[in-house]
Amino acid sequence: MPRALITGITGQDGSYLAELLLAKGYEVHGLIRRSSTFNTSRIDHLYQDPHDPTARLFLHYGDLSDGARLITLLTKIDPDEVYNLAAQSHVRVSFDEPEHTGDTTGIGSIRLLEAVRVAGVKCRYYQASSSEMFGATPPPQNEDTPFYPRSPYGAAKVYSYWVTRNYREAYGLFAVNGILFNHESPRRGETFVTRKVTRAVARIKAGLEHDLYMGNLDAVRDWGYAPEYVEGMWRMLQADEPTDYVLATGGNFTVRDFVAASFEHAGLDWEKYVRFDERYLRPTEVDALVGDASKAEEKLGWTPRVHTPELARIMVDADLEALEHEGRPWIDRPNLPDWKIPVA
Ligand code: NAP
Ligand code: G4F
Repeated sequence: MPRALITGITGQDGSYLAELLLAKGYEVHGLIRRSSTFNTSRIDHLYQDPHDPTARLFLHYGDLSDGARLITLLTKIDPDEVYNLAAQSHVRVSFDEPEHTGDTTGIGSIRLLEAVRVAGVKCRYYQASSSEMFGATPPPQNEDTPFYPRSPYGAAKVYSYWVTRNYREAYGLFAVNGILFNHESPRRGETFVTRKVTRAVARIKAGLEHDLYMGNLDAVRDWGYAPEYVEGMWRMLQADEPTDYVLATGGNFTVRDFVAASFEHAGLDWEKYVRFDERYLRPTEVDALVGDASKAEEKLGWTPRVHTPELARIMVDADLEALEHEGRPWIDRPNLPDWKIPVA
């Protein structure tokens, strides 16, 4: 039975990747952070009591800031594949917490690579690189496009990209960078723009909110569907040779397009609800990310099927459904601030 270790298993991508690998017959180990409240809601449906002899999902406490713990875990688990998905992944937040972002999103990767090397584990290694690394370089962007990061997050990802390549060249590690463009789903964190919009659409439709405050509506993104992107990650580690790949849909949509499509799907006119708030602007913006994934298509047979307009519909439907299933605890507590509201 192949064995995989996923850092960031509690995140959007980690949860879909864990599902995929379990379905393929893997034993899956996940790194989770200790927190004072449960942070495993995206993977609770996969969890099995470890006393059950058929259990194939195992969770371990750890953190990318703790190199000694990573060495201990690598030695104990001895995985065939390591997927490094953990990161402080929010670009706007990286301006508020630049040092922490550098420590986890950047240095965290070399701690993990070094743990693989020191533990002497013979595994294949995936690094979650990002289209944010291209930053100010205009689209279309592919594996040969120069990097010009525009945030502490983007700069930290560039560091991780290069140390991953360096461990490939220096130590012969089968290490690959997946340079993924934005990918979303109903499991997307609630403060990324797509989920913020689709969740607000559902709440406005239900009469729970009226205004949606947003930043730059002119930014262009290439939004794909997360379950398809984790399939691409897995394919990268099954290839004959280690190399780096872009995953993207090639779509070219503004934030405004996504907003309009989401409201329209719920039968609402977005211009009646969306307001501007400069707090959501970034000190430096990435104006346009549109990917060219022809290498992944040619070498891995990977092609995205869900494009941005359909993605908006999938996410709005899921948020409408989640509201129905959760009931409406807000009605009795109308003044509860947004961040305290239980969400799907
Ligand atoms: P996400 O939902 O924000 O998940 C991030 C994961 O990292 C969570 O499991 C989080 O744990 C964990 N984490 C954060 N800091 C950690 C630390 N110091 N030690 C250990 N774990 C830590 O992100 P995602 O959207 O799934 O993205 C997965 C990866 O792909 C990230 O590296 C992201 O930067 C990168 N990426 C994402 C996209 C995209 O569009 N989604 C595109 C390109 C690249 P908690 O649950 O405890 O917070
Ligand atoms: O959804 P976003 O926060 O994603 P962003 O910055 O593109 O980063 C995401 O994709 C990267 C891949 O390119 C990942 F590496 C990264 O981890 C993350 O998953 O913002 C998208 C766009 C930005 O231009 C932002 O300025 O939406 C704009 N925007 C406008 N109003 C907003 C808002 N973004 C957020 N989060 N909230 C707003 O109110």
